[in-house]
Amino acid sequence: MIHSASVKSSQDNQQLNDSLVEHEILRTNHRTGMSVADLKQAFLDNLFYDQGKFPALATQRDYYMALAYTVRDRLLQRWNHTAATYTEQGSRTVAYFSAEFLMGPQLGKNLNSLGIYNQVQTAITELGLDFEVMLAEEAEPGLGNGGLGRLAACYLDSLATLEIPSLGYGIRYEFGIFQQDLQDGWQVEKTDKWLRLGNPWELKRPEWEVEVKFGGHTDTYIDDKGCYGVRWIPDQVVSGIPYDTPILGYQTATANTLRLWTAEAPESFNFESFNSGDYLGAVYEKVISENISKVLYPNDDSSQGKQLRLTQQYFFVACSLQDMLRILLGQGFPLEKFADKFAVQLNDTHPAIAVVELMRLFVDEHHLGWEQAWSITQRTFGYTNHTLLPEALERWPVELFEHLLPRHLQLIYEINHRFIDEVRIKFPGDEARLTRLSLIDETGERSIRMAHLACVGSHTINGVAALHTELLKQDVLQDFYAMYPHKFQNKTNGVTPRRFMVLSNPKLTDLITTKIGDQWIRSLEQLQQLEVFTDDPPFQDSWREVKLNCKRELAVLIQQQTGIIVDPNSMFDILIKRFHEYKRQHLKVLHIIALYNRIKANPDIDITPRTFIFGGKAAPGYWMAKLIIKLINSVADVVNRDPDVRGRLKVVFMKNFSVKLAQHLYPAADLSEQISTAGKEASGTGNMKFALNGALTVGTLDGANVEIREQVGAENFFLFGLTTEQIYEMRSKGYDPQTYYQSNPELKLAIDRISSGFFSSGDTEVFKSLTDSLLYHDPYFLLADFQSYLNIQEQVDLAFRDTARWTQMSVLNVARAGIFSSDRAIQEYCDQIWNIKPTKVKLPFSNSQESPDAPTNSKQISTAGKIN
Ligand code: HT8
Repeated sequence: MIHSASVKSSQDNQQLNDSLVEHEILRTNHRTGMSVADLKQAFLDNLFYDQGKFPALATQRDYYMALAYTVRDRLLQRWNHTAATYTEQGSRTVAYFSAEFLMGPQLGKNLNSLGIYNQVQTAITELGLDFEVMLAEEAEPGLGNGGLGRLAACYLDSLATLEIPSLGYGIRYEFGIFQQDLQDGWQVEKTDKWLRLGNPWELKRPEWEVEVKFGGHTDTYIDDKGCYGVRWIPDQVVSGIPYDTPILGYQTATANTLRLWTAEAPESFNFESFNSGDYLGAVYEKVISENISKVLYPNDDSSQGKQLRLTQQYFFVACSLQDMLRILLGQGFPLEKFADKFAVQLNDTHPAIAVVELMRLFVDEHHLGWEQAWSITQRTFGYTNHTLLPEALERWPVELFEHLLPRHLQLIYEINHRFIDEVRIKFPGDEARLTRLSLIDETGERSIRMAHLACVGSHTINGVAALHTELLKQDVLQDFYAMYPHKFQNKTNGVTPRRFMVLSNPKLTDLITTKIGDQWIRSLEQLQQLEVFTDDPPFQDSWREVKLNCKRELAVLIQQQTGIIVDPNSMFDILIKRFHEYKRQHLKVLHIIALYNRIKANPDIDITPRTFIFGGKAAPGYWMAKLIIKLINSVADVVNRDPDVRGRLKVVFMKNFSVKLAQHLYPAADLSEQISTAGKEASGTGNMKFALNGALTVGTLDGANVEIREQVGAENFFLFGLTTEQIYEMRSKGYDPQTYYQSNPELKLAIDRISSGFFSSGDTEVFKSLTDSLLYHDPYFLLADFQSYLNIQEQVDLAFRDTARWTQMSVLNVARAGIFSSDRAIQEYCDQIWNIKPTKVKLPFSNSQESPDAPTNSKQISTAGKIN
């Protein structure tokens, strides 16, 4: 139980507690022991008692589930002790509010955190089962779109590893990000049924159900003390049920919680309707309520203003704040201590309605005065902005609020009124500024600007890379910067080395560890110690061998999934991320076509062999992004088949990019493509994962690329393209892509090849909207950056041929990228935003790896023909 047992009730139950501890000690070897023998025993136990199967009848899924439960028992032990410790100490806690958590598969991750990966592998193998197949069996919890959701997952990992009490709060979508299939080169979406076979990592907590209100109207009243109050009379009430997933730190006893909410109807069945013969009407409420947590919106970096989306946002925020009040009061704190007990971080504006909901709880339900409520609220929230794209800044029509959250609209007007008064004092007579800063956008359909609400309601506002934060201050949020300069901070993103190095690249991990020990896994800046080995020839050989191994493994996967045979000795040039025009996957395509044209013009030309690998999903409603996917597949078809190319170029599109797939791609990359238009990518985090796996970056001065280049050194980074300022200047002077098209024959030929139907069996229509967009608008400056990109790629070709130099650069990238650990980022959040310190969790006894391997009677399971 997390944060629940009040001190009093645990004292009452001292006897029960004592016997639990005794019980746990006595049972350690059976249920939580870490030896190979204990693990085998536990696995067989779970197969029998949880899956209800004899081995002969068990499916691959049963084996996976039995193993998952075996691991979960060991997690629960740590989780329970963590909860007890936090409750006892009343620890200050981070609540990370996010509409997305892209967690990735849990089994391997948890085995590593527990430090029993090898033992379990041995146990499973000794039972005659295939461990790799078991790992592959896990359905990925795809509860996010891309970088923003994955960042939240990396941050939970670091919070637990740094022993910071924390809760992740979000939505338990029944259907996560769609599964991407390809038909004739076009993206086709399929429903992601990740829960269909059960999720062994979560625990349902129906005892902590809460209610959430929607719609209706408000009313005023005078209470018995003569005080004026407002009552919200909703027309719909929905239940929120929490499901908890333990988040174990890396080889710590800390297990924090990811708490995701499912929407249910309070009554599953309307008896009145049923009895009057309206059978469909009887379940109508249930269907409507449960729609709320049904499906993740599949748009990244774009907001559509749909009612269901706002409903989702308010739903999880209202559930979470009620849950936090329960914890606060349950631990015996007064309401006034809310901001001392909790630091809430808003992951973009998706949970920004929390500012208003907390005010409503304080003012309407707990009768605090406005000033005090507002002071607590502002001390509670921090706001992270993740985007510079205007289409991603959330605005909700006032009318929608009126209809869905009438009380919140009144509170927003009050917050705005007081804020505007504040602005008037700081900038007297500046009416234009008031209009710009107002929480209400009065142009056209009146709407609420959620970023403004988040800025006003938070103590800190942060961007996610140095350049991004500067652009927020100078551009997107400049008026807020003028108003509240002290609120602005930068927190450059980071990624967890546990998943993106240790788990996904064990050979690199071993090589590094033999040289510098294993402390780098928790203190990633220690990778610096690798620098002294940079030019050491045997070390270079081992380094190359590790990379080649990863590439060979990926080559096998590519052949299995696409049928395409690729050469592991060619340069693996990888572009994986969501499809968006600003990310410029089509610039990469123009590069490939240009190389192809060179080969066609001169079949004996000497070109460094490359394998171009793409991956990523397009939002289902984003036509241009889907067309770019089709273009890649069309070009791939032609290039891969053309005998003139003779294996010098291969183009691969790996469908259904996910965390699972990503873990095979980063380790195998030679070249990382980070080619967004300068000023558009807030940070990027894939760029960091590549660098930490020894890939070199070709990139623009955008997002965190700027800092990666600073860290690894300009001579170890392939820079190209216009800067943000140059782009701004071009745009203001009137940019005409035609001048580039007309004056650059190679560019013209590349685009003409597409228009002419060369890649589309003569169809000149299919790609017309894409080529027209480039030729007549080119909002992302592909044509302006084309030549610079081709030039730097020639440098890349040359560098790759100098194996020793390339290896040296690769090692230096890893050695100098330690700063991009999410541990560093989280430490900065702790020190500079949340003001929180670790709480040490101790297990009452040690049961880690040292328990002796008792002789075991468990026999090998005969599975001939059952494992594939
Ligand atoms: C940035 C990426 C950055 C990453 O956050 C991103 N921001 C979004 N998605 C990202 O990957 C984002 C922003 C606004 C949204 C949205 C997603 C609005 C509505 C729906 C989805 O693009 O550069 O690395 C983590 O900071």
